[in-house]
Amino acid sequence: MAVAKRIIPCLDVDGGSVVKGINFKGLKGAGDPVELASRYRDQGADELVFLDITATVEARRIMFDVVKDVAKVLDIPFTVGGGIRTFEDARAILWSGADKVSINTVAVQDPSVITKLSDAYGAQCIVLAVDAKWVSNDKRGGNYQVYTHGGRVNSGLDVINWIRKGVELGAGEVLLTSIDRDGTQSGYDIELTKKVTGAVEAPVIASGGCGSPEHILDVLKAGNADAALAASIFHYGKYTPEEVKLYLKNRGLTVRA
Ligand code: 0VR
Repeated sequence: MAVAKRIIPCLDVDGGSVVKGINFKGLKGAGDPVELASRYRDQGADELVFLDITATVEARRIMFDVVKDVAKVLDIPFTVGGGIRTFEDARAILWSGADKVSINTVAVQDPSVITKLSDAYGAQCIVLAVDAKWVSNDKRGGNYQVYTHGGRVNSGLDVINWIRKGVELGAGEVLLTSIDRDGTQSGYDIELTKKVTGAVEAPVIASGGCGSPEHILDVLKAGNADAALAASIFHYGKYTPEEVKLYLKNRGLTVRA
């Protein structure tokens, strides 16, 4: 039996509220984290991701109280990221009720943190978040590069090389976000997803650009992603996770009931 594909709503949190922008910019309020988390739980979400998207740029730690309040209403796997700067920060998030931690900036700055966390808590709870953006170069064509600090800083790292390294170092899962597609509702970046799923064995969660169940079907089939993360379509009430899963099931994909 095929491993079930997962549908994961994402709460991007800024100052305690869920926000949504386009290409990581122009953030607008989209609701209360606890209310949205309960709603998505009731609507059949397989997991939930919570990202404190301004913690790293504001150089502050994640809001533990909000994480705890969300964790309390959930009975599905809960991934938390944003603002994790040290091993201790990650531990505190796990102790606040998260099942997995998602790390981006700290992993790029100090890749040994991936291994330390993985050794302590197991690879299954370490998610390597990679914010990818296509960078063109007249002479060489271009490549996808890794951005940190909520999409503000280009690390210069090649996405594929970095993900291979991150998985070798102990990340158990990859959360791959296309900055170019984020919030556009124009579809996931299938080429980018295909490159990444072809390069590593670890499960890949595709993110950025979802506008319809068709887009999800496409990234799970053509992109070979293990899970699809989406924000806009769920926050704005266009679809529920349940509706998406029924759509996928009717097209032959294995999803959880
Ligand atoms: P949709 O394209 O609306 O489904 O959004 C999916 C995903 O890109 C976002 O929920 C989100 O995780 C993007 N992330 C970050 C950010 C957005 C703004 C600023 C920073 C970040 O660091 O991940």
